[in-house]
Amino acid sequence: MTKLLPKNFVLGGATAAYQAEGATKEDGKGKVAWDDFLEKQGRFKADPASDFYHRYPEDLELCEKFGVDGIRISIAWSRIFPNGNDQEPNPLGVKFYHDLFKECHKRQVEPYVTLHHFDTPDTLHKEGDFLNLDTVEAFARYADFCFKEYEGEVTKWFTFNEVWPVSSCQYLTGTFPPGIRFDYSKVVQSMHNIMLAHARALNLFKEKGYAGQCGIIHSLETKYPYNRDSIDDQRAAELADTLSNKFLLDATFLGEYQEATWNNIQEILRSNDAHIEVPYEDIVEMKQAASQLDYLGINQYQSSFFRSYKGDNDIHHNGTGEKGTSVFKLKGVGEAMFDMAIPRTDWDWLIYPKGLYDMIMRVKNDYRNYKEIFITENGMGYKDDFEDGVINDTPRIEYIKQHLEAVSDAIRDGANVNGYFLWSLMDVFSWSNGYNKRYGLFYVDFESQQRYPKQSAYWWKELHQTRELK
Ligand code: BGP
Repeated sequence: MTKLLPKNFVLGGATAAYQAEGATKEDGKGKVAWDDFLEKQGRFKADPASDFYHRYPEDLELCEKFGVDGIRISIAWSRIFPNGNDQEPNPLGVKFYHDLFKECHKRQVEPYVTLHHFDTPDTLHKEGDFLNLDTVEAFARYADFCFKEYEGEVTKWFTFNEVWPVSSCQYLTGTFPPGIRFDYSKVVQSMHNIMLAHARALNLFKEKGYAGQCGIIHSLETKYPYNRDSIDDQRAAELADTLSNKFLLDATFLGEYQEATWNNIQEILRSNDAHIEVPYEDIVEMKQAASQLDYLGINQYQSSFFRSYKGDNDIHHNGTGEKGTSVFKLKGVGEAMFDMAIPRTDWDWLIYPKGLYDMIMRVKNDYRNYKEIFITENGMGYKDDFEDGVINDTPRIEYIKQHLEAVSDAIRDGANVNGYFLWSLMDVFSWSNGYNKRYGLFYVDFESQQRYPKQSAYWWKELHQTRELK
């Protein structure tokens, strides 16, 4: 039977400043850690990316034409405060976002705005990023500035995009700057400190009574035991879940870590000679924020299946699309399995829509004070073929359809999910994969910067009109 989406369900597209804007040195923008990191790697750079900085009117016109009624964008912190914590904001950076929001409203595309999407200003990054509590303070000041400056233009805010990926890619896999590997103290401390920064910003938002709503986005991949009947595999999945999901869900909705969560984290830290510090005052701030959160954004692309593993840390990041090259073995946690009877992308991401249903229902059932959920990212990385202006991306259409069906099931079963943002609106630059991993509804020829609707864009347009998942 054809599944349906509610009439007022937001069908949006997602982008992020550093991945879409380009113009990394224009109009007084400050450096971010990525600038030097990518230059040193020499594989690809974030300029001009999709040149959104200059071409956003074109992208918003496409949104209007193809039934994209919300756009996730992020503000580049270093366009507003080039060094993260300058006395005065950079007027050209501030103006850019005023112009962008104006254009969104002109095209009747609602902006959903994230304050931090992986791009801490370089000055703060060099001083320890979110391991340094000065960054927490600077973030709250920057957030407060944006809430005030764009009040009336933006009503949907998110503090952070994906706390686990930021922290783990910076300090566990080393794929994000500063490129440190297997430092569990830093991973977990960074996650906690970012949750503190989120809490501080959200509390300010509420205290000052700004118009609108504010939430946070987590990457929540559902973890399953590889062998359902194995107690050891079940434990591996539980530990992996605590590290990347439960620790953050507890911080978000409870403002503290439940005993089982804390014990699991301590076990993982002990196995890796690591530790974390959580002062009592942090919990006070986080609890206050937990009770005031308006919504949760869930990003999910894949689920993972964990097997018991007793060896050392060993990770290989598949950043090229060479299927079968991924390795993810965590000491004291478990091993993620990729070679399974489940379809996966060339980047070894397991396509498992049930994982999205299960995660939504888990939030609904385990955190009873949740109010609203948006699926803020989901989509399929694919090496699209461009043939005479036609991009036939049938596997992507199937992927989106199956995941929206999972969302539709969750709504049927009582979950309050009110929107879905496809990653990505148009093709953008991918942090650790560059430009051959495309996600967009609109194909971008990165040489000419021309946009072309893919088959998925036409499918989307029809979905927007009918709300039927066909
Ligand atoms: C999420 C990020 C996005 C985007 C997406 C796809 O984690 O929020 O910024 O990059 O993943 O990931 P990738 O580009 O690595 O394929």
